Amino acid sequence: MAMLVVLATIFSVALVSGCSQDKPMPVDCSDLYKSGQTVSGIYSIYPAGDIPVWVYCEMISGGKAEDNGAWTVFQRRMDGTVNFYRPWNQYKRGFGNVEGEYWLGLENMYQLTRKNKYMLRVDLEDFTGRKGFALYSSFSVDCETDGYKMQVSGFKDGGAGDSLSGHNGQKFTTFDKDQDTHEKNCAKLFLGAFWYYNCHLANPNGVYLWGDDPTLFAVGNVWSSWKNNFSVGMKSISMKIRRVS
Ligand SMILES: [Ca+2]
Repeated sequence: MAMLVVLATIFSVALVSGCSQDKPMPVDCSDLYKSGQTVSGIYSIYPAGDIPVWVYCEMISGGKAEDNGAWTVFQRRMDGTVNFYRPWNQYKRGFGNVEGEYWLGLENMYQLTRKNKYMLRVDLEDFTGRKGFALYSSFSVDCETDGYKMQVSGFKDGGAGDSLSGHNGQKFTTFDKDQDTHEKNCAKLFLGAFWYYNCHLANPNGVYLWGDDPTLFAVGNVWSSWKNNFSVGMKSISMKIRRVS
């Protein structure tokens, strides 16, 4: 009798494990979209295959082909509630509030972009209500030992201009990890954290400025090709990737 119970237990475990293998974990918002999740919102994804990560998926449908579905948001500013002046470990792992402002984390971005090809979209809105975006046909982040170097190319204008191509091939810098090409630390100079060079054309993780402040140069959450200006802080910025193939 005891033997039968043991056999029955093993059998049921085998059935459960066979069942779960039929439902692979979603790597990103593209997987979720394909599985029928077409409503924008918060989902868990598995960039590295095993550990779940909460993320905001922007599931735009309709409109132009390049606007269609399944954007995995890795950076979002919208109301100044989260401090983005943070050390390396937090930029590596991610921080903030996935319902509002957050950073997904460099390691997650590396895990995502090492396995599949992605395009990048940056959406911007200023305090006058003007909106624009920039598209890049290719975007990836290298591993930590390569400084989480960012590769971006294939700019296409959506009214925001190109403030990112100049950052192509740069390593990531925080105030406590200087990997930029400036003699000083660009994160400290411009109060953010980014793929700085010497130093930047865009500072999406800079200080939330609440608008246009001509007395402050390049420390805000600015995108310099927006009115060719380093003093206009954005009301909202979001950076997101979508799988190409
Ligand atoms: Ca430096």
